[in-house]
Amino acid sequence: MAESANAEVGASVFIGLGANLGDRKATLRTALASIDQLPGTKVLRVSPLYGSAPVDAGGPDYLNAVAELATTQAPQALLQALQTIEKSAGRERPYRNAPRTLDLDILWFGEQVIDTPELTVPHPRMTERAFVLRPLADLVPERVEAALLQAVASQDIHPQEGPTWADQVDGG
Ligand code: A4P
Ligand code: MG
Repeated sequence: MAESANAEVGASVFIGLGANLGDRKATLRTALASIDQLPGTKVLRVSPLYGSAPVDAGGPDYLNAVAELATTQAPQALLQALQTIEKSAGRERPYRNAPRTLDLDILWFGEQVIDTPELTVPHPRMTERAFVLRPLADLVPERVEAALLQAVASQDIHPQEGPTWADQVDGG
């Protein structure tokens, strides 16, 4: 029960969203709408939107955010569903960390620890990255240690819009 956001809809899951190609904000909003429509899944909360310079990668600046979901899906099934959403946003994978229209990473899946070839949870690189830790700390400050935030304080990231960015329905 401790790992349920809502007993009726399942585990509390945190997803990192990123985009650095195309109409980044529109793509992230569409992705959230698609996630919300997955069977047994609801988007509970969305962080503010951040702009960030690529970390360990090249290309244009990213938009990044974190969303909290409740889902009854199993971790592997959710990963597959997220990859389908990435694909429908035109995601291509020419090489590791290539610029992308959409990246959806599972950060936490309830309290689960998963280590399979397809899925590692908690996400192995999340604690090194301000573009994950900052929006995560906006949603769950009690779960992000100050020392971790301090360690990524030099990374180039800036708040772009408040959490209502995800609610807008026009092209703005
Ligand atoms: N995979 C394993 N664990 C997970 C998980 N927890 N969530 C596997 C999602 N996928 C997971 O991912 C490669 C494989 O990781 C998947 O097939 C899945 O089975 P991918 O999305 O195809 O490739 P990728 O994006 O190149 O790798 P990954 O791991 O997503 O890269 P990172 O480490 O997340 O880095 N800079 C800024 N400012 N903002 C960004 O969003 N993103 C990256 C990507 C680099 N620099 C960035 C940003
Ligand atoms: Mg990814």
